[in-house]
Amino acid sequence: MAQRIAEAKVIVASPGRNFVTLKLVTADGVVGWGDATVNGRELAVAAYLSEHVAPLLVGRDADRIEDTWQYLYRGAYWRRGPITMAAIGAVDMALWDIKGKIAGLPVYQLLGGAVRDKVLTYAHATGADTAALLDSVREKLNHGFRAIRVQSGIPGLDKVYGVSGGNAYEPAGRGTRPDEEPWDTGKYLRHIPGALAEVRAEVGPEVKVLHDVHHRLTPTEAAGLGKALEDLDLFWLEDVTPAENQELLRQVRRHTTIPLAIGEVFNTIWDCQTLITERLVDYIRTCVVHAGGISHVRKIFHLAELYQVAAAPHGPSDVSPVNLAASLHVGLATHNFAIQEYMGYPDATEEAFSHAYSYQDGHLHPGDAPGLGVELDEEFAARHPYQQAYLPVARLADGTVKDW
Ligand code: CS2
Ligand code: MG
Repeated sequence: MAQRIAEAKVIVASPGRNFVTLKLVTADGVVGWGDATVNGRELAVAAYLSEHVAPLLVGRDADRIEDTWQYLYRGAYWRRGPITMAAIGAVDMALWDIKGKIAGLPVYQLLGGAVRDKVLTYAHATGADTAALLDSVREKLNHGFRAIRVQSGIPGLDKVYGVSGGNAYEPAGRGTRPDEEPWDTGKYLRHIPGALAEVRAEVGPEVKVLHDVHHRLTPTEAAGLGKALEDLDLFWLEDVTPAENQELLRQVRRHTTIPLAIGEVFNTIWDCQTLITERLVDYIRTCVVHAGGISHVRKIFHLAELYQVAAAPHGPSDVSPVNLAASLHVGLATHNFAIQEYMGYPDATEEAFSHAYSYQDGHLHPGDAPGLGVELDEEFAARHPYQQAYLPVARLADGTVKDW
């Protein structure tokens, strides 16, 4: 029986940090949730959804997930980009949630069923200096993680992005302007191989060690860093160069066999096409919300499967537990899914979003609740209103703005 969408509501709230959540309700009262959060640009996607998408959804058949995706993507002249794709992603997630709830099945069953028992995750360890970093690594090991992303402070730089000082979430400084942070590639390149070598010595050969460069290098610098790190057997080096210049990764590939992971800022399969078909990466990191939802990331990951590129979606705490759940359902049901980023959430976020997914011994499982298995407590969210927040901007010592 066709289920019409009766209501589409956009909820912008800050339970622990800002999230944009889409709630779809069918005529029979079935509720589907989607995450539409774009860190630091939350209100843009909220307006896109409430002004331009919600009116199109009311009255549509909730069963027609793929048709709705095509309608919102191909039917819009101005398509692609993070705002559009996060809006479509939220609709897609919410429709999968509804379909699962109506079927009485967790979404991973609708995607073909489990191809593994649980999803490997990696945690974030950070430290302002190497001693603090090693403490943070030990703490993650004690929590059962066997894959850890390590980010280190750099001598001579007061602040380094991704070195959180203990927060469970990435910095998005509250206020009306972004914080500004210093950057110096030379200082970074001189320090990071030694810091990562100390981490490898601490954890031994079995633990997977990952590192994120946040798009800061030229291809020449990236190739040099890759070579310098090869003996450390890193699981991956992430986002070595700015996302726009994909062809330049051929240069990096010619010089180093270090595994590369890229894609958290990509929004469509077309953004990933060259990287996958030329095998310029080993891991594709598109995020469910930012790449058009479950339906679209599945296509990306299936394309990647043809080329022995593995899926490893972005899962920072600046996208909501609805996104994490969607990613885990995909992860349990997708053969070439390698690993899920898992940073954890602030307590208020955990209180706002009840979830069926659970963590144990370095792995997550999406749970067997029908649908995605996440529900937002709207009253709790309403008590935590949106607060303007921005990711920081980086500048060189002479004031020049540096790439993200
Ligand atoms: C990071 C992110 O998780 C990662 O790999 O690159 O934390 C990213 O900086 C944030 O999600 C930006 O919003
Ligand atoms: Mg990253």
